Amino acid sequence: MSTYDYQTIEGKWQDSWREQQLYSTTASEKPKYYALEMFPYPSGKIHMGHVRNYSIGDVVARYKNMQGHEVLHPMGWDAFGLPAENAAIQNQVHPNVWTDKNITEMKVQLSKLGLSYDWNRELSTCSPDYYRWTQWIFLQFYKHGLAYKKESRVNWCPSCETVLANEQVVNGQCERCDSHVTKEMLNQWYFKITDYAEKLLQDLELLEGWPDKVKTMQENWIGKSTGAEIDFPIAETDMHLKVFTTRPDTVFGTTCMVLAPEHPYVAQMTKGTEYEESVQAFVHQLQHLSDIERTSTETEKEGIFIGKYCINPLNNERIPIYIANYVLADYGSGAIMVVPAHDQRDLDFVNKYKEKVIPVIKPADADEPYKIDQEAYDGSGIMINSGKYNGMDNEKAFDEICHDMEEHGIGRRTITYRLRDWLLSRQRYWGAPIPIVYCESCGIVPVNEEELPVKLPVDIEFSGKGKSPLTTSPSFLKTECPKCKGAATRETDTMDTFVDSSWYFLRYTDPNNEKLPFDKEKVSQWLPVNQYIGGVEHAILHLLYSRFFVKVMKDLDLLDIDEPFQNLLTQGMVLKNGAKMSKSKGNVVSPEEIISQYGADTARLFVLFAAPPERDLEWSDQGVEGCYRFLNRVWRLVQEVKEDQHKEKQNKDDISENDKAITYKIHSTIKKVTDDIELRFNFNTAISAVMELVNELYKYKAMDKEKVSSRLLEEGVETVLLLMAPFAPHMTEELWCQLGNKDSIHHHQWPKADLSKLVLETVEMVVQVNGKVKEKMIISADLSEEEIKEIVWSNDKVKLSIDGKDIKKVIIVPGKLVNIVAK
Ligand code: ANZ
Ligand code: ZN
Repeated sequence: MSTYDYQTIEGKWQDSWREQQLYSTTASEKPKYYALEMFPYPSGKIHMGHVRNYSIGDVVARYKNMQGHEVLHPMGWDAFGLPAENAAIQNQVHPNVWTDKNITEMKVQLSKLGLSYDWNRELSTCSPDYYRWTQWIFLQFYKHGLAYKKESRVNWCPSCETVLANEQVVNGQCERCDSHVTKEMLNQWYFKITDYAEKLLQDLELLEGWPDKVKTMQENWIGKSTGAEIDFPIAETDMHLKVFTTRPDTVFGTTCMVLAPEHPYVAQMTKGTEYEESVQAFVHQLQHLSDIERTSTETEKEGIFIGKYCINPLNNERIPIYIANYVLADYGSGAIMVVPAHDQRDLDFVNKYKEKVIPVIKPADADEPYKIDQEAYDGSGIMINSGKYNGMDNEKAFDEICHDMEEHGIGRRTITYRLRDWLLSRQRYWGAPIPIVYCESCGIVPVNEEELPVKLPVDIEFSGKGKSPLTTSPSFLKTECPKCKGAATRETDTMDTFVDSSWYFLRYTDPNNEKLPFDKEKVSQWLPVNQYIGGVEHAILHLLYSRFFVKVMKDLDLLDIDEPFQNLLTQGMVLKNGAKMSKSKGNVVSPEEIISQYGADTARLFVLFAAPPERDLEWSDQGVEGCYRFLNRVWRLVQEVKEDQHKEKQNKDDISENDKAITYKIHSTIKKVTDDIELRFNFNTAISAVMELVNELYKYKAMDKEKVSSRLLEEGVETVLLLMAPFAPHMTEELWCQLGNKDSIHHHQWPKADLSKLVLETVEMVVQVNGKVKEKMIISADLSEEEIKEIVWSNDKVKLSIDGKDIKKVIIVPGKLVNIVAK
């Protein structure tokens, strides 16, 4: 008997599938299904996280294929980014060369896993055929006012003399040289994602197939706040200070004002005064703190008085103006009214600087006089110290105050979002160049669409110095103005790599289009992606940006969908000894080693069996061993059944209890595995159901010869192979072929459970149509309503009596009656 030689089998079938183009997607009439896993960054090596992600996706794709769908299951490379550039600086290899080499290596590793990708649709975001369209999309955004330039701060390392990405700043220090990182002002490009904040928030409701936690994260990121903006006159000037507040009902409790230190009025109001110097020193001191550090509840509230006063427009009180660390420049209007009695941050601040605390809302059951000491009161209650609003319920006062302010033009209801516009400029080489030129006479000019792509030059010095490496290439920098043909210079920033990945799933539908990024029709055929699978670390940015792109593209009539991803599965991490596998922890298990030691089918089976996809998975050598043993067990079972095939057939006429039991097991396993995959992605329980079936088949086979039906054994073994095909594609294909089948198991139809075979305990059900008894059926007692209906609809007598009629209603009384109302 042959042994399970996974190495030979896996290589052989991978070659064969490639030659047959078994997984290439064709234009068929079958229903479409788009299965997609987040494409990888080509670091050079796949890790267990990849193995898990892609094995999950492969099961979905193969299963849907066997269920009769035309499946689109593509793969590509998120190939721009910082590591390639660091490698260039360190090892003097061009990013292009480094990236290509990594892609080649990773592709070999991926193909060893036997994944059902249509490699004809492979794409790489760093190839000019791709980034040409990334640039084209940028231009469409620009032309529709959705890309604009604005001054903002970048991280700067004074000793490396270079701009740093946020991830290169570790605890305020340069990742390379540990120098203290400072901030520089640069003019940079933004996408106006804030124009779509409300739509991105509203449409989360459409995403029924997304995990709630991801939707909540997006909702918080968008951060909608409802409140009012109020204009406070600045005393002795004709200027106003605008604040945003979620609590206009507390305006009488304002005891001072606080501006963000970067607020443009600050310099203006202190210029030439005795406060100028101290204000500048304070601003300087805060410069290198991140927003998170500044606003953390751990951070001590600090500020200074700037010598000016505001007038509270509702009660004409004169109140001092401060600047402080806890107010951010780019949220709301960058200024707040400080209400210490009802906001803890404000109370902490005011207690330190000895300003007044005036409560304006009193809990219904509070003592008189109501006082606030160390703890702010943020609940609801009755208005006090608030002029004509006293005695009112604070929610009512909220409305009245807004109404009155609107009447007098001193404030208005407004909505603010935490979401910021998307800063897409990167002062880096290895990204898609922003297709803009600067002309002395015409200003900012977009590159003509016919001139795309603006290619990355190769005459570049990777010194790691300067604002952007592209500034060192004269051939790139100097160009001619598309408008006036005069001398012009190119934009030297490249785009954030999130831009590349915000539309790649569209390109897969039409990867070779040379006229457009994609054809609208093709996108309509395939999208939304039916199942998207990837890490939860992309829950916010990548998924939000992709949704934003699709919404803009719909408005620009480039496509016709509202959302890119219908269903989302975020897989858990792969852990070893309780910690995430990572180089720094030294607990990495290499996929290549596992594959060479046990084969890809075992590796796949293990990552699918050890935990449900959304949970974290703990690596276990015994677990891997166990999966390997199971595959060997299946192998042996099929060999034995195969050998028996040549012997005299056991054709029994009578059906024994044992036959009934194994038939039941076969069909209940089909049902269980199908439901587990289809409804819940519970691959682990699906696999254990097949394991049980294999056990039962061994037992059945071991019985006295005259008790065993070879036909049933064969049916059992075929069922095992079909159910296992998405999980262990190589071994099942090999055994399928050994059993004499000519076509690939992966194109065979998924088995369907015969519900009538699942009858153990039975009941008699009466089927009535419009009150008349049409049929009496003996069915299993534990069928669901859906399953009962399935049996009823396939009954000939029932069919006949409802033929041509509309079903108005179906009433099921479990265990007794099905009543159909048809007109
Ligand atoms: C007065 C007030 C009284 C406030 C009160 C709250 C409670 P969310 O919900 O996060 O939108 N705020 C406004 N702009 C700010 C900025 N740039 N930096 C820091 N804080 C800012 O919070 C809105 C509230 O946060 C606003 O309402 C304002 O404080 C503060 F009993 O105004 B509130
Ligand atoms: Zn010009």
